Amino acid sequence: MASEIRHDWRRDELLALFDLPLPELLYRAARVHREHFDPAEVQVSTLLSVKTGGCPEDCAYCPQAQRYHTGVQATKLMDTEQVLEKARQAKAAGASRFCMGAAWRSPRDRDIPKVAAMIAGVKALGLETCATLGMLSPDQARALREAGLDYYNHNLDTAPEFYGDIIHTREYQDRLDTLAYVREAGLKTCCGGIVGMGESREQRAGLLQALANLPAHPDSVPINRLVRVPGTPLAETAELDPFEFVRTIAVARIAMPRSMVRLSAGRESMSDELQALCFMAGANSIFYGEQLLTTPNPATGRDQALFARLGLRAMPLVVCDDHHGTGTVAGATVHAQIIEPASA
Ligand code: SAM
Ligand code: DTB
Ligand code: SF4
Repeated sequence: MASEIRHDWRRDELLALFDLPLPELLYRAARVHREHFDPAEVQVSTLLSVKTGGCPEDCAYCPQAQRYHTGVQATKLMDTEQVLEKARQAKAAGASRFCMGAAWRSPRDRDIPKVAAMIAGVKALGLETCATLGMLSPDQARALREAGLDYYNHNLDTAPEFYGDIIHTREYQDRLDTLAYVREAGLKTCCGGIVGMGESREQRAGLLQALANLPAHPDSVPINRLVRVPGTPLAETAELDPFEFVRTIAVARIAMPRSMVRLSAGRESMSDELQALCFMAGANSIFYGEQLLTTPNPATGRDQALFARLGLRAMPLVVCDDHHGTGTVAGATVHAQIIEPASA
């Protein structure tokens, strides 16, 4: 029987999943994964930092916060043509979604037309578009949607009760508000968090509980493993047990059965075997390309070799209009990423 789409997960239920013997947890997650996806398909997104560093916020993990001395050079917003060149390269390398990130607390209204031009240009290349620009107003969310934006990334980052240990310059509620404006504007949501910041297992379950109990499950759920950047307050945090990371992926898959669960930051320092376990636990999306925003990601050749060794393939981008994640490729029904039909 298909697993229910629930928005009423209790913390103790999620913790009970975390507590299962790993083989049992992997089995349950793999079963849920197969109800909605082909487990051999992985959605592939490429990131570009279109405005780097100099951020006024104090997120304790972030190399782009102005107040920490991390060696990241602040830049102005990139030119549209430079962004489009990077997007063409990402498409040629096999990405289907292009995500543009800016180190802003929130965009100024006068930044929106510039970002809108980037979005329209990337969309015209036949890529899905995603942006992560900080907090948005309802009008800004609508303007981005009108420019052709498919997804907006805005993370909850951690459990509500651990959040105040990590960020002091904006509230959890601010994040929930931006996510509501994003949904109301008709954008798809990309929303996840970071593990390995010194949180407890209960708090990892709390992050997943907060994500799964949003009014709609995020379409994409990036699970980042902290990249410990020298100069940030979290630089010396102890490394999370890799199996605990796998458990987090598995519980995310079970709690949000139809979402793309993305193996996100932190892959560079993961072995191929750990990544394989994550795919078996239900991860079905990655960031692809040699750089995340400011930190390294695995070389494309390494990822291509890993996909070949594991028998994985990039998820095809299917234009369909049923909004249920199915479409047709060469006569076969496939589960796929959903983009608007060309005529919409
Ligand atoms: N400034 C915007 C914001 O915070 O919403 C957009 C960019 S911000 C860098 C996007 C996300 O990157 C953060 O929410 C966080 O989850 C992730 N991130 C940043 N630094 C990270 C790190 N060192 N390790 C893992 N994830 C990180
Ligand atoms: C997300 O959840 N992870 C990405 C993306 N959304 C924007 C960012 C990871 C950033 C890692 C640190 C860096 O490269 O600066
Ligand atoms: Fe700024 Fe975003 Fe980094 Fe926080 S995560 S310091 S808001 S760039």
